[in-house]
Amino acid sequence: LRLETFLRRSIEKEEIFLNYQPQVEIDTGRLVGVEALVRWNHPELGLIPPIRFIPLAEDTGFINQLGKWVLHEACRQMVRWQEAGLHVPKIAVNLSAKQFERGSIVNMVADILHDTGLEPERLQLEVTESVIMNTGDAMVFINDLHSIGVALAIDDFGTGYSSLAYLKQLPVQTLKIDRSFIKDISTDVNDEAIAIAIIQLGKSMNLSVIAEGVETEEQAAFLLRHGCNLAQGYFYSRPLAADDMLSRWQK
Ligand code: G
Ligand code: G
Ligand code: NA
Ligand code: MN
Repeated sequence: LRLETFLRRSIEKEEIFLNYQPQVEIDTGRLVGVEALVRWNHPELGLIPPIRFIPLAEDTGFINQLGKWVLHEACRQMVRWQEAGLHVPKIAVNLSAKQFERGSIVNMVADILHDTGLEPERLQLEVTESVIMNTGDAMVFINDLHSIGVALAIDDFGTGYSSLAYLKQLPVQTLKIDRSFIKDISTDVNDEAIAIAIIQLGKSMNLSVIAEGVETEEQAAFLLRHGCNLAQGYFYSRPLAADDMLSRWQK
């Protein structure tokens, strides 16, 4: 209960901030985007991980305010980097199922894009398979978002149960291979088979495929060998503060 009370005030108290994890092209090392990851630093409790406060935010309805703040901040940051001379091609922002339940989120996204001036195609919204499959109107909202030019990615791909019939109808551009399959990619034949299957699926459906949780050079080499040239993970970079993005990537 105490945590809930603190969480409600976290935005106004400026305890919420974003980190950004680089997404790179494996063969060139070029920066292709970042994923925004929310952080909460409470003055007494310290840094509280999203796995603790996102579910709480979802249960209490605070996720709508939080999700809006995250989107706004992510888009604003893209413009700040641009002004500082760093071009980050795109930013991925996670959406929770609860953000779809309120009704269409397309107006909120359109307002934020208008307000910040970020081009719609430079914003990629990440939704998990379970969000798509379990949220009644997800299909409608995803189509609405697509119609205003925003890009969409399916997060944690392979861990849910998205039917391929659904996938075929969705205007998504990207599949993110869940990091659970990448972890033992060079030792576990099943994980290897799953990763290869997702890469092939993406190819045949003309989707880009990015691997999450890439921690070693071997994993990166495996992915490249099997036709996946996009990656995100500790091997390239941990999630960074906005200023550290500048010092790391600004030419
Ligand atoms: O670094 P990591 O601990 O950031 O993230 C843990 C989990 O929290 C991941 O599943 C990630 O998708 C989720 N997460 C991180 N940031 C956000 C956010 O802004 N919104 C939502 N809904 N989930 C997020
Ligand atoms: O569910 P989602 O894919 O959005 O979660 C991203 C989470 O994965 C974040 O908590 C992020 O910090 C974490 N993460 C990013 N790269 C790596 C990695 O290489 N290894 C591990 N173990 N976690 C990672
Ligand atoms: Na994500
Ligand atoms: Mn993921």
